[in-house]
Amino acid sequence: MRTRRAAVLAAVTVTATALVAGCGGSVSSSGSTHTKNLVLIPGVANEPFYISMQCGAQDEAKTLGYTLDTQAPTQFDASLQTPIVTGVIASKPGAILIAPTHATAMVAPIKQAKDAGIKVIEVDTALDDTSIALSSISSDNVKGGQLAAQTLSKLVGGKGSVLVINTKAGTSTTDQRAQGFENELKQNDPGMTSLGVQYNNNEAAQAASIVTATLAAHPDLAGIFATNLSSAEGAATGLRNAGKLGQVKVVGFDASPTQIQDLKQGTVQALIAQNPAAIGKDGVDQAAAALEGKPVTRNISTDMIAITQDNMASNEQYFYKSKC
Ligand code: T6T
Repeated sequence: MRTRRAAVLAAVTVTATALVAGCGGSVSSSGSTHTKNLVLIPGVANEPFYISMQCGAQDEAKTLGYTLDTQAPTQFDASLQTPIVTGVIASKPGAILIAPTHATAMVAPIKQAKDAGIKVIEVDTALDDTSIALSSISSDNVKGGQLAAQTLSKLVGGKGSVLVINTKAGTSTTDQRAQGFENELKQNDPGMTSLGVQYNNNEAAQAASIVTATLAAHPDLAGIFATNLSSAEGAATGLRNAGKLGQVKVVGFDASPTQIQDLKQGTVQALIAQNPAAIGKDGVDQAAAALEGKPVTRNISTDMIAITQDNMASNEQYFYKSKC
């Protein structure tokens, strides 16, 4: 496994070097970085949010004359993302664009990249330690949680008990969404009671089981806030299995093809769609600026929108892609 990864890495490095040499970029000798090579390290492979981000990043890299290689873990897990970062450091790209899978567990490997002279740009998620990345690009996730609470409140008529399904504790984005949601309920929705936050380990099947168990204990459940794609896809499955479709209202974050299908069918009532392609594009712009000695923006907030059946036809540009 190790040997295979090393071989793959070597192949990637050779290809990237050849490309850069071919387009006149600077390929440095052993000590310094390959300043025209960028590497994107998403939170997990084969997931429409990150695929859309990669599409945006790839297009922008091409426009600006950079190469962009993508290397992602098979699960959203710091123990799987760490060796990828370590391998990427050895290939000495000019910059990495990374979505850290944990706000503290990923500090050590990402700091190693910074110490090796590689520019670090955070895309989507971020580390608690703000001294490592030069720029962080994401949705305003606290605001997204507030928007979800306001949307769910309208759907349930401002009363009843609601459940929050989150992914993994330590994921900066989804923790902020849950926090924004809970604060908004406390401040502005006295008629709604939160049953609290439950974690699905970023597995849709676990989110479905959470819904089944919650319905057994709280048959009057009015609504669910699902903080990301796996939580929302799983919540829809859980409600389908329980025959509660439409009775329990769902607001989910993200807009994968399955989620869009669920919205069309009325299985979920609203989706807070992000703009992952813009996150990828802005990430490349910031990496290029850092490498070219131009000013870099420390925090960039990309747009989000609440999509319902009523406005989905005019917001197709927010639907996530399964391929570029
Ligand atoms: O919601 C996105 C992303 O913003 C979050 O940080 C992790 O989950 C997703 O990738 C969707 O699965």
